[in-house]
Amino acid sequence: MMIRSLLFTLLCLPISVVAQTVMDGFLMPESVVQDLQGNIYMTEIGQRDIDGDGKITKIDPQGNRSALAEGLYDPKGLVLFKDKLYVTDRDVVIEVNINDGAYGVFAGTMSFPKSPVFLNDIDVDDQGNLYVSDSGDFKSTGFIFKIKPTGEVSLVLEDQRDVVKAPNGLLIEGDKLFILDWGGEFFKANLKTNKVKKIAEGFNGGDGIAKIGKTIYLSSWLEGKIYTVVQGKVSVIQEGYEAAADIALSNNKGQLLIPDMKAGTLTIMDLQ
Ligand SMILES: [Ca+2]
Ligand SMILES: [Ca+2]
Repeated sequence: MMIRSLLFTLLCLPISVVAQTVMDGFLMPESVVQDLQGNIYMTEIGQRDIDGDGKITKIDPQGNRSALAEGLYDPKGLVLFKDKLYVTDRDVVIEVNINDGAYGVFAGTMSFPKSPVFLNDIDVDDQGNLYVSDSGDFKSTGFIFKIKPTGEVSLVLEDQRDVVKAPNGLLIEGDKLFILDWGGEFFKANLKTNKVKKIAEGFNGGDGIAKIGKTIYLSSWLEGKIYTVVQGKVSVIQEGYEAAADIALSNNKGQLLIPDMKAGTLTIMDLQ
């Protein structure tokens, strides 16, 4: 672990020197979240398109790992609301109790107004409404769904599908929805007016979004890079990942959590 950590730090020297921890040995980690007690929950796909080997791994503040929920298909995005995790798993959304790992389907395939193809990221607003991206064929057939706490599913920004083509990363803030498209464009949508504005572009294989104040962090799965976008200005802050997947902030917003799907690692990077 030390060697890998050192290697990553060296790779990043030309851009910035950052303190970070790298944990390895995960099977296709995709998305991560930390609770207020400091436990980290991460989805592991296992083998792609193989059912039953997907899981949610819990990493406690001492670094001990355990399986919170096993027997999933290809779990990807996850978000925490109260004491439940909501997890996209191909064409369903699963609800997992973080206290005992008990899980069940929260939104099944048949409850979606369009058949889900590749459910990817998920975020939650203050009221517990879930926003879920469907990256479709990763070119032009994506959708964004809203799932109310009752389980009712509806389409969001349906008339903007010629603009937002293959949504992956989502971040909800009031009635603003930030969207990172797999094709590389980064959007801010107003859910009241249904207007979509492009903020920046060039994030080929765009995956995760995190935000502190005016600083937005984006990951590119294909490029293995972490970017910041500050009032439209784009900078690369880290590179050298094999496949930087869906990023998240730590519970104190002092660190960025970065799963590398192909390397099978979780990097915990201090933010300066
Ligand atoms: Ca799998
Ligand atoms: Ca993703």
